[in-house]
Amino acid sequence: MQFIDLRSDTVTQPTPEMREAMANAPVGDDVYGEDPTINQLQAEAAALFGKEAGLFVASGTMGNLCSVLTHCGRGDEMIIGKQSHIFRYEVGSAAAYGGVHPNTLEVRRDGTMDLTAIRDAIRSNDEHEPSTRLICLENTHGGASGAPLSAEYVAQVAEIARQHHLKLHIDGARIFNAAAALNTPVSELCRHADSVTFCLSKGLSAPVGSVIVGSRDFIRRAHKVRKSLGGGMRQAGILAAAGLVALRTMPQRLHEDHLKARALAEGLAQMSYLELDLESVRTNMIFFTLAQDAPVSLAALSRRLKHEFNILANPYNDARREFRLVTHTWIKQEDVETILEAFRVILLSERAASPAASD
Ligand code: TLP
Repeated sequence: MQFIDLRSDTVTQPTPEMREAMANAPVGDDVYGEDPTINQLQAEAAALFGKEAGLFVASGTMGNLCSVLTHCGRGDEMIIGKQSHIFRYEVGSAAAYGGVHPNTLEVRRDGTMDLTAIRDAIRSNDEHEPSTRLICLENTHGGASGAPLSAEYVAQVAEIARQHHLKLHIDGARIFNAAAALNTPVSELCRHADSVTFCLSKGLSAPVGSVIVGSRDFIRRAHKVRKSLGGGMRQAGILAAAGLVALRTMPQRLHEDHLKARALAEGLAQMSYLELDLESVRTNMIFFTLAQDAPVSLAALSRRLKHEFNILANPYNDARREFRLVTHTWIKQEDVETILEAFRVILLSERAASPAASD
């Protein structure tokens, strides 16, 4: 059965071109640095980001963890958004495996953290306090409706980091979405970052993998950390081959996903019981809340979308009655109207069935 899958852009399937590249990829033992396809991917990624070197890793989570563990020692502190993926959804791995202490700051609706709050969070040399080593940003920010962070903002944060001898890491799982939305190359968005992790397996549609980019020395050290995490993957050029196709061909089409998100959001914003801030829809994510008086629960909405309309969409935060929809290459322009019609039918029929509908 064909579903319209709006749960995430992680659900994207590899394209036929990716499958073909995988079948024909020259490979070698990457732990010895001998996989030509991985070497090519790492070199192309580094060049694209204006960095010296790259490192292929299994996932965005592994890329972030490797980066944090390379920058920080046990008991060190990283300044990080309370709504960031690293803090919320990476199983506390930096603390679990590296003893890295997160100092969390509120992320604003535009994905930024207040610059003064960042400055104030940096520890002094007081012997009671942990040592601040790292600031982490997320671009686009999934905890802020997929908001892209501008090159100017990143530069301001980097300047604070430089003044205090801290490192700057960017979780750029969707940095190419930010680049498309801001019409700014990733090299510009990441110019001042010491490390960046970006994902091949989200909007770029590769089946597996992320790449860390940074200085040659940083990547050399991250390579060792990756090995310690069990991330030495041998003939993984099979995977990197799809990543190369993703990197070369997919970033330039991401604006189409943003247009579909906008069209969807504009339709949803007109519906009763859905609260949606159109200004927050800047990339491929749409967040909305179900009004308190909505005649349908989050779970029922999700269930009916699936069973009656073959649409997959999950509640994002039950307590806030929040839903997230994510567009990607497998959502077609003509799906937008199908999705909107499904919402209309559910909200209207539920209203007709509920006692509140009679008044
Ligand atoms: N995000 C997934 C879920 O884990 C929530 C999604 O569907 O959005 N950084 C960011 C900003 C991410 O959104 C994600 C995945 C990751 C890192 C982790 O990437 P993977 O899943 O490859 O470990």
